[in-house]
Amino acid sequence: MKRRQFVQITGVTPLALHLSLEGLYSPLMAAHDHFNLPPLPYPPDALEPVIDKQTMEIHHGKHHKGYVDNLNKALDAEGIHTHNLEELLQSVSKRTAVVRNNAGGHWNHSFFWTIMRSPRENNMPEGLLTERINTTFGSFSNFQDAFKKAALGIFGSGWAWLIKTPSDKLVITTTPNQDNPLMDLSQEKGTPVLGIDVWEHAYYLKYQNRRSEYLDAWWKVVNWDQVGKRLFG
Ligand code: MN3
Repeated sequence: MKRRQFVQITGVTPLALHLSLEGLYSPLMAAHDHFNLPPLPYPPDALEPVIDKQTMEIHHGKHHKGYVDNLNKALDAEGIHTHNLEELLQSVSKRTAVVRNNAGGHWNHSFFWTIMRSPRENNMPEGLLTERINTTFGSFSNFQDAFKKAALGIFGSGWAWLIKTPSDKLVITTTPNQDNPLMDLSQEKGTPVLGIDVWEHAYYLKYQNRRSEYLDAWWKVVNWDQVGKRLFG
């Protein structure tokens, strides 16, 4: 019976109808419950030539979409109902590996798109952000070296991060697979303000096995305005 027919036949109030349908149709309605793929905040060729259009299309439209779809499927299968991704990450140790991997994948990529923009030469942070980086790491180039070293040192797939710790320190850290520092099981916890995906799918079409070259070029597309907003609010 369709909802409209049900109303015509029974004349029940919308609230009563809602309550009765909840019970009757919740398995079907679950498909609308959870998470959606956010659009890229720029066209897929916006990061050319640092990150090529095809890589962005596949990375966003296939990989990120896959994390969202598989997360929703896993949440349905496990009877978990939430719209709060960060809350899910903060208690992810209680969840299955499928939820952990796909919830992380969804958060990480949603974040990653926002901290990039079209390439600029001599792309550097400004103002307070520069001061914080200099105070913490000695200089911007020291910070770049340390961040690159961390990203190069990841064996296999993972992410390198600059995070703000709970005690308000800036720290470089890495996570394997799709883990991130928001997860309760992360060794180093904090709020990411910058992060780079070093899974091969993020760079292989253009850079093949040359992760180092990808890391060097990537500085041109970092959106320092967004990094500053995430650090200072
Ligand atoms: Mn990726």
